[in-house]
Amino acid sequence: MKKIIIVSNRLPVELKIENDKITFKQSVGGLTTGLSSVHPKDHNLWVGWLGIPEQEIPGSSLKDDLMDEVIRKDYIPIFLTEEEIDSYYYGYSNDIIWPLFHYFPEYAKFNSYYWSGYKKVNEKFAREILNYTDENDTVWVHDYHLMLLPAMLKTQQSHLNIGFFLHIPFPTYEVFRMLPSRVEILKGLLGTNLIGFHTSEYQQYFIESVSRLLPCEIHGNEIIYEGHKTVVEVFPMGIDADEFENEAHLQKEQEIKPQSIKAEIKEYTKHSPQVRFIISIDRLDYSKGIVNRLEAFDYFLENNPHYKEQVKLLMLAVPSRTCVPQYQLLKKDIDELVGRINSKHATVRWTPILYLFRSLPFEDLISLYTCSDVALITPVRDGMNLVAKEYVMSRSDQDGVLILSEMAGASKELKEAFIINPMNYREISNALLQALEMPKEDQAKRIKIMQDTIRNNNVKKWATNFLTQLEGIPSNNLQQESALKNRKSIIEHYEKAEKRLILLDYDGTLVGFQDNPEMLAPDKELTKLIRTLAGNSKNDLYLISGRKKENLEAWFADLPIGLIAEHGSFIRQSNKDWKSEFYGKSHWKKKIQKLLESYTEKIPDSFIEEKTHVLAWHYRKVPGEIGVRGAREIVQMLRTRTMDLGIQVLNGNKVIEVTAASINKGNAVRNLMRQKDYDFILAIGDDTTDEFMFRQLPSQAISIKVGTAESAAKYRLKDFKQVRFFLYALSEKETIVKRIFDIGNENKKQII
Ligand code: GDG
Repeated sequence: MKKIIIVSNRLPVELKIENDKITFKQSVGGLTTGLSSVHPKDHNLWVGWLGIPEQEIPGSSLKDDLMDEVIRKDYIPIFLTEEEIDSYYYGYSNDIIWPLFHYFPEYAKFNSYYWSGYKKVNEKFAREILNYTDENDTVWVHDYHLMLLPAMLKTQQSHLNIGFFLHIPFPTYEVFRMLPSRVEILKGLLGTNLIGFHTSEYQQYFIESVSRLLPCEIHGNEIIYEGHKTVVEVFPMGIDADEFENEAHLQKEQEIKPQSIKAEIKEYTKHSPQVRFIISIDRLDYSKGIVNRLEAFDYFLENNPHYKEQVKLLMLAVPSRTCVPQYQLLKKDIDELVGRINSKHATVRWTPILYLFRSLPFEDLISLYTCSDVALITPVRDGMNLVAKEYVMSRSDQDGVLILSEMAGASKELKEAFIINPMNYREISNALLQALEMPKEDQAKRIKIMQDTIRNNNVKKWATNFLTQLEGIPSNNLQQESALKNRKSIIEHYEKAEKRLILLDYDGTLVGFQDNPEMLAPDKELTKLIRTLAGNSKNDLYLISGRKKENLEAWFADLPIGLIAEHGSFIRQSNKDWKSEFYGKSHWKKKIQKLLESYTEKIPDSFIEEKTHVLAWHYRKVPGEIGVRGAREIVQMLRTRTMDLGIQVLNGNKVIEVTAASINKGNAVRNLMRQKDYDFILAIGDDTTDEFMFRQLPSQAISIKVGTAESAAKYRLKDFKQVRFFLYALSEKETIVKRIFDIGNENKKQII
């Protein structure tokens, strides 16, 4: 039975060792809840570290007990030594990746000790996981601590279905490129079949970094690297909406527990009923923008003195990485700032900030959410920020206002919040003023919409969506077999046939790819090959290309073959005149030309090629990402016009081509197939435009994709050299090919 293995740095358990006794309880949190429908269930496993150094687990019998207990719950613990924790966890993960990915490169301490620890621990995880995996199992890896793991697993067991989710932001290329081990990290991540990010920005930044740093093919959100496809998708993580809603309702009905936060708040409001609360909750981390928030609050009080004694900021800062000097320094700054603001604005009856540096039980957390009129959430960078969603879901009376940083992933979903720039204290202060003065009806409108959004994408849905998509992607996703490996059966089919149709694309299929397309005239060897194939009276051979008819005619008019130009707009039977296959008018060309020209002006070395029924924007000479980005923009702009103008956009190899919607190689091929009752059809092509042709072919046809991109074709060949070799095999008979194959294993390997 197939199983799912969840992998995260920490297991979702809290471990305590007291008096040589181990106790552990399940920790609560978004991830645990989200994955509760997956684990524990159906022998699914969860692999992770227990959170304490191996050296601190006393005695081997205790360790055995621990193992028994943990394994009974389908957890697989990874034991880490103090050195490993130092280099892998505190070092590479939290002193390099965390600051860099949150745009604090100045805090990143690049060093090789951290890097080797990170590799070592990722390998340790891989070894342990492979002890438990069977072919076709699903492995879902979480977060930045384990970015090398996917490729390590894939190399050992290519049939695993591997997914990865990044909980923190993925930075822009300009920041990511600073990472010394950037290429290794990307290669590690591309061992996955599916990578998930919280927002489409992180998704795009990742794709851009890959496109700049690795030789790969990118088609929309699919990356093909070394023959393996990774889908890059957006899955905004949700919360357990019901849990927050229910607890908030419960607290309304239940009696207040003595000594709870709620009891203290009630006591306070008895004496100061006018005071309204503003809540802020985060781990004490520099990415959370706590200092900015305090400064903005200070500015607010200074500029709105009538709000003194009327508002109170309840600031919960949960201790985090307290042994790291950076965090100790931040704590000191925050302590001082809170002291300064309190001393500046306080009155005998009132202090503006109530600052708690600790973590609270879940019930108290909800009490804070429910008692606060405003939530002030101002991270300078945050992958998602679940606190924002939790606040909204806890507002069971449908009031309250959320002020949320535009730098938090949650701002992409919670559009009814006040979205602010956390670096602009005036903007935060204004938002605070508006929030405090917002009529209840407006509050309710906004909160209701946000609650619906959160309910509709709760954490269980998030997990299910990710796993459903992952399981839908075949693990060996580009494993169409090589046509060379299957040449025997193909040749048998060929030799038995009496009426054969052979359809060959030209650029990228019979010749390589060059910056200057004029240079790609057929060489002698190719002309000879085509002549031999076409010379067989049983064969009807067509070159089917996007090129202009003049171009094809100049090169191939002397050969006994058919020519199809401009993706099927024109056809020329051997020794006959060109016939147009398309009788419409191309009125759309003027409009599109203008748009394309605006891009040739902006992007040097890009150029427009005009054909009779096609307009092409080429960017093969444009270096790096600029051309790719331009092409992406053009495609997006054209998409909106395709319906009105009756056109289609073909996204080819370093070219965007626009044609009338009815022109494509598929239609051209359909017409050809009607002419005779062919008993052997072969089609070879490398480009997305060839996919139209593949899709039109009957099931017994031999379709071959050249290159690694995803395709509807049955077989694959690596490049034009392999295509030529394969065609020789057809034309010259198996015995001759065998002779070539038997030249020696070395050469054979090179060819295959
Ligand atoms: C990472 C990313 C991304 C906080 N204090 C207490 C407490 N909490 C709970 C909150 C919330 C969670 O901790 C914090 O989640 P965040 O999303 O705000 O932030 P990170 O911990 O940094 O998480 C982040 C997240 O992963 C998920 O992908 O959103 O961007 O950095 O659930 O409620 N819970 C209790 N007591 C506290 O004192 N019980």
